[in-house]
Amino acid sequence: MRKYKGSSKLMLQPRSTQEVSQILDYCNSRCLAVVPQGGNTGLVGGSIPVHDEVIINIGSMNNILSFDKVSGILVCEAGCILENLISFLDNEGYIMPLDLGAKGSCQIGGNVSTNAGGLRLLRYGSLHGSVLGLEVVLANGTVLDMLGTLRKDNTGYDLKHLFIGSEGSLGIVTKVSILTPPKLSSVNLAFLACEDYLSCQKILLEAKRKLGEILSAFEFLDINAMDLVLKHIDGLRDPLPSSKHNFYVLIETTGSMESHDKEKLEAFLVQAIESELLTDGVVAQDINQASSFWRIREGVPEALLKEGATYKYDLSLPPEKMYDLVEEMRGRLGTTSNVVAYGHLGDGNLHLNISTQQYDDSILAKIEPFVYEWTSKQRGSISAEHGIGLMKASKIHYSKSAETVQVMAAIKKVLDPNGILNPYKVLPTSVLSQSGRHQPNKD
Ligand code: 2HG
Ligand code: ZN
Repeated sequence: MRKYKGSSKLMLQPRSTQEVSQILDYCNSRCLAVVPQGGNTGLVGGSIPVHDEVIINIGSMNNILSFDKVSGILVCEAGCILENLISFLDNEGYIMPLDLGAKGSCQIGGNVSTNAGGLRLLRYGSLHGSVLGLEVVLANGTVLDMLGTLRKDNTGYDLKHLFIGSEGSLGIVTKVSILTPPKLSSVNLAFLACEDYLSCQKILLEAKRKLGEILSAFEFLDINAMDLVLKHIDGLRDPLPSSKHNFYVLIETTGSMESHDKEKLEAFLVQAIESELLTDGVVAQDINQASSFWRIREGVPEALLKEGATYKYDLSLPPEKMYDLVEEMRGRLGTTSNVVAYGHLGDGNLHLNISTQQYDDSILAKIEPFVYEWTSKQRGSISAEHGIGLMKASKIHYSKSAETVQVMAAIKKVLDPNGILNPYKVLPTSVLSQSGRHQPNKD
């Protein structure tokens, strides 16, 4: 993001849970703060040292430990790169239940710790559903073995959920057990165009109704996002070159019978064209065309990075309200910046990005706190999938009540009384100091 820069002098690369445990035991007894790091692909500064925290990089713990071909349960170390797991499973006839643009470098431990969402959440749900077990090392070095491989286990509090999405602030994930879905033979991808946002919403409703169980992704990008991708990502062509469109929608179906899926997709598309919801569209004819369509959607963050500085917001909002915010933001900012909107429309997740030449406080003042207040008024979330990290630790109250944040701080205090794990992230420092926790390494 070119936005955060720490001054850590030390990075440790443990090769085993035992080594992670020894490091934490040592650091905890001396009140040395640490920042756990996976692929370092996060977008909210969650994996960067703020001051001189010791970086614990999990990348050397990258072994696949077991895979059960019947149940589809994979057990692996936290440092496995997502794309390597995807390739491993492909050979076994399975897929990962999550897929995201950063797959080439992000690691499963980081994915779990941030509860990463991505492109398949619509179909396979969040990691709170697919992760069956975890091994976690607590701040004092205690190893929590919760590495179950069971679909059902109702024995007491399900503690693993505390570590899914808590961004390394409560413990370091060292092993993951995850339920993977079978790879299905028929995958289709349609790249469609709509004239207005209302049509995108209607298409979503129709896709849910008509495609039903085979719908596996529903993504959207607006014309500004499309223009940026075509400008910056080499080798991409506009799949619908005859004219420009205000909105683009990607719909993926995944099923087990090609003829059945094609018939369903065709019926859906014919109806969408007849009811004038679509202005144009194309269905990928082969795997290469499908990956070039995905490249357009996945290329937007990369294109934004090449364009200049970006203010990034990752919001959960009622889909019918989502684009009102984008338009209001354009009204506020005028020509000073480019407001770009895309995201996981099927999950109600908007990626609102404001692209400028360089970071500028006068632009930021027009965006914040407006964007957070607007989201809060809709009872939306100020972090749909990227997490809170450093960027939004002081903003958590826009999405969580004071009482809820107090309980979070109390949990943090029990699990990490010296506050050594990923300080300054997730929770506001004011709440933690109220609860008697001190900030280590600050000087
Ligand atoms: C995506 O969906 C990622 O492409 C990144 O979550 C979103 O750059 C962003 O704002
Ligand atoms: Zn996303």
